[in-house]
This record gives sequence, C-alpha cells and structure tokens, in this order.
Amino acid sequence: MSRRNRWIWVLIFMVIIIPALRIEAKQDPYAAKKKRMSDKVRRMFYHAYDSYMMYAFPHDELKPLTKTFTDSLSELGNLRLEHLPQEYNGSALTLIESLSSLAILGNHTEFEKAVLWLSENLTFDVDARINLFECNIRVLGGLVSAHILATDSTNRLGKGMYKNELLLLAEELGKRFLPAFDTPTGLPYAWINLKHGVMDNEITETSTSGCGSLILEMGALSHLTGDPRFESAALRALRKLWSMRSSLNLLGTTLDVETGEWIEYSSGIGAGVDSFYEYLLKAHILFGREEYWRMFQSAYLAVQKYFRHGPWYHEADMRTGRATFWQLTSLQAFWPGLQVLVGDIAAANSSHREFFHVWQKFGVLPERYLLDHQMLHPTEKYYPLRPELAESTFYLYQATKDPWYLEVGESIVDSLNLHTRVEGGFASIRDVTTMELEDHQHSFFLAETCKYLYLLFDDSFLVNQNYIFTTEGHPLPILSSWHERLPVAYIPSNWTSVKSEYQPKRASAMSLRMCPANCGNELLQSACHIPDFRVDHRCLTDEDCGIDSTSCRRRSCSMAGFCGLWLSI
Ligand code: DMJ
Repeated sequence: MSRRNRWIWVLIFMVIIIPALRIEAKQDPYAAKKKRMSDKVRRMFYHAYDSYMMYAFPHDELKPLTKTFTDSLSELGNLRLEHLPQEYNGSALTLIESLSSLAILGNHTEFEKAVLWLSENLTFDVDARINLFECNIRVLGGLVSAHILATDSTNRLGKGMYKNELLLLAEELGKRFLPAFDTPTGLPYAWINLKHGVMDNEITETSTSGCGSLILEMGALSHLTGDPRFESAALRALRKLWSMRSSLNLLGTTLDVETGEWIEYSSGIGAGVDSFYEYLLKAHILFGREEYWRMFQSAYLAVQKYFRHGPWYHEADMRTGRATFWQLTSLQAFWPGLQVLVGDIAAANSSHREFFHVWQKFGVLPERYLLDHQMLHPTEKYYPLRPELAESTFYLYQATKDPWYLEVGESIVDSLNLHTRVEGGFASIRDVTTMELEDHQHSFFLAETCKYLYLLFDDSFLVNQNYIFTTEGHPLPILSSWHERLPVAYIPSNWTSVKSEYQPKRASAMSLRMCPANCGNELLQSACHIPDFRVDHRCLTDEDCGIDSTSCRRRSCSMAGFCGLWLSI
C-alpha cells in the first residue's frame, strides 16, 4: 500500500468509522453483546437445520442421537409426499416449519430452495389421519406465512420463480380441514383423514385450544384466497366455544364436539387451553374485530381473577372458580408474552421472573412442577426444547428494553448448548434431574425456540414492519386491508377507523383506535392516547406514565421502573 493510500485509510477510519462506532455505542450500549448472541443463535439454528437436512429430510423430524428420522408423530398424524415410495410417511415438516425462520435470518437462497422444493413435492391427497390443531399451526400456518414472505417486497425469491404454489397448497389443506367442522355444534373433530374426511367411530373429544385456536391461520387463508369458508368455520367454532363458558367466564379443558358438553371442567392457562387465549387477542390485532377483543378481555380478567396466585397460575374448576391443581407447566410460560401484548407489563414481568427461577433451578424448564408439594411431577420431568420462556423473554425485552432480559436470553442459550446440543442436532431432555436425553428434535425448536432467541438479540426483521406471530411462531403481517370495518355500534362517535397506506405500520394492540381522519397523514394515534414521558417507558413516578391508547386507562409506574397497565380486580 502506498504512503498516500495509507493516509487515506487512516483518514477514513478517523472521520467515518470511529464516529460511526461511537454513535452505535451511544445508541445501543448492548450492540456488541447482541451481535455476539445473535451470531450464536444463528449457529444453533443452522446446527439444528443442517442436521435435519442431512439425516432426516424429507421426513418430518430429526432424531439427533441416532441421526435418523421420525414421521409418526402421535401429535400430528402422518402426511405423505406423493413422489416418494409408498412406505414413506413424511411431509418434510421441519422444512415447512423452518421457512419463516430462514426468512428472518435473511437466508434468501435457502428460503428459495425450500419454497421451490415444497412447491414441487408436497401433496395432501393422502390417506392420513392428522391432528387438526397441530396440522393447522405447523403446516397451514407455516405455508401461509411463507407464502406472504415469498411475495412481499423484499425479493426473497428470484423474479417469476414462485407462482403462489404454497398458497395453493395451503388452500388445498384448508379444504381438507373443512369436513372436520361438519358437526351439530360446529366444533371441529380433533382428528381428520385428509383423503376420506372424518373416519367412522372417530373420537369426539377435543380440547379448548384444539377448536378455539384456528382463527389466525384459517382467517389469513380466507383473506389470501377470497374464500370465506375457512374463516367462517373457525369463527363459528370459536363462537360456539365461547357460548359454552361458565357464568364466571371460565372454560374447561376438554369437550365433546357432537354434544357440545364439557368433559373436563378444570382448566388453566397451560396444555389444552393456552393458545385459545392467545388467539382471541391476536385475532383482534390481526383482523380488528371488536368481538375478539370483548371475548379476550372477559377471558383475561377471569384468568387473572380465578387462576392467578401472585406470580403463579394454578388451575380451577370453571363452574365454581375453586382451585383444582397447583402446578406450574412449561407451556404456561407463554403467558407473560401475551400479557406484554395487552400492556400488562408488570404482571408479565413478575411471572416471567418466577419461570426463569425455575429454569435456573433445573437448568431448563421441567414440563410440570407441583407448586403445592414444591416438587417435580413424577412422570413429567422432561423438557422437549420448548420455546415459551424464550418467547416471553423476547416480548418483554421488546416492551421494556430492560437489559435484564438479554441476560435471561443468554442464560437460555447457554443452557440449551450445554445440555441439549449433540453432534446430530439438539436433543430433548427426558429427565431434568439427570439431564438424560431423548432422541427427538421437535420442529418447533426451529420454528419458535431459535426464532425468538434470535429476535431477542436481532430484531432487524421487525423494523418498520408490524407482524403478529402465530402460536407456532410464524409471522403474519398486520394489514389494514384485513381489518374489518368496525361495526358502527363500537365506533365512538368522534372517532373513525382510518384506512390509509400508513396504517399497516401503525395498527397494533396499542393503537387500534384511530383518531379522526382530519389528522391528515400525521402519526395516527388513539384519540385518548398520551405518550409516556420518556420514549423507553422508564419511569420514577406514575406521573411519568401516560394514557394507554387501547383502553384509555392511565398507565402507572412499576416497582421495576416501567410504565404499564396495572389490572386491579
Ligand atoms: C408449539 O407447538 C405451540 O407453541 C403450541 O401452541 C404449544 N406449544 C408448542 C411448543 O411448546
């Protein structure tokens, strides 16, 4: 390098690079840590993904210890690819589940390869009995979300290469779901055969989440295809389910789809119910219907009133509200994330801390912990790489920017690498007391666990975008064109729902009510909204907190120093 060139480089370094680094450090003192951690999570994802592609693809899921595969998911049933030998049962499930994560990681090449492969090889015209709920959240949700990501303005796919094949597949699958809803109650069967519809003597028992959390995927499918049948079927089922609530606004866990009667009256916020609550709120955010919000609000208040005990959530009988089972389950850890969407940050923070304490105690979250006996459930000591704690950590960091959540995320990443990483991928834990492993890498590890951990440290995918994540972590964009015109009765007289090109970026749980159109193209805010004193929502006293845009309630300052909505019942 000549002396002159050297001087030019020194100059560039001093004038451009050093100030840029300073600005970056000033803007985000945690930038270096976030970069280091997002790289680490990226490597985790690819270790899981590459291992799947090497040892299991195109089967459903990887068995990382034996480096083999599994298709016979008891939860999901079997799908089958047409062009493969008859004895082969599989749907490349993990590949479908990885699509949106590949897009979030910015891997356009692999995303394109996967989309094109699935477009050519996936079929649903198969004699296979599948679980409606699991197939909906994993396969239909994966396809719908990937279709949207394939057709948005980011040019993830080469021009002209993609001709809506994933949407056509999703539509085909959605049509095959429809016979499940053909019951006297409109509540769908839990199991359906993709070729033959509901089988003779099919079981009539299903769960609350099984029939109450189909609306995001099926609603999105209706909006994308223009065929209203998917959304109608899911909405009819949801309305029927809601009509079965008790006078306390509580629901049970299992029910009969033919008679519409409850089978299990006890319920909580975990297995069999969890995503029902999640979908009421998220459906309101995605489709703008006031009806979903009213259902959610009543359901949420009932949960806080009858299930909550300090930071814990026990189960209760829907008829009496009396506590039944005092247990913490791994699935419940999604709840703080949902509370962030509601704006109930304080409650979210306190439960999240307890879940994290349990994680620290065992190294990961055990499936079930008996709160009343302070011990693990004797047969449910496993940890199948579930995402829920990482998911809530991501939401809480988004809402508060409190670096504590970065610490939590780092600790989750470290535990996963320490206890579950093996040469052939990531293995589930059979027993958290011995850390004995189990030969299974669930597809949600790629769809959710890695995704939420990555987004915690690198949320560039979300900048200037507004997505809602399905219960399986597949992003769906919030579009004003998907928002129903609010029924007249629910529009306060001096407000209007503004439809403009600016709205997709601004419609969110916090800003659904728009101020009158005479705002012009200024930032559209709720008519009642008053922003917090500081943009990072930190506070010293209640006076630093403004008025919440959705509920028009005054926010207050938490003990941890964050503005939030405090629900008092
Ligand atoms: C995922 O398949 C979904 O999040 C579902 O709603 C319940 N939990 C599993 C992963 O734990």
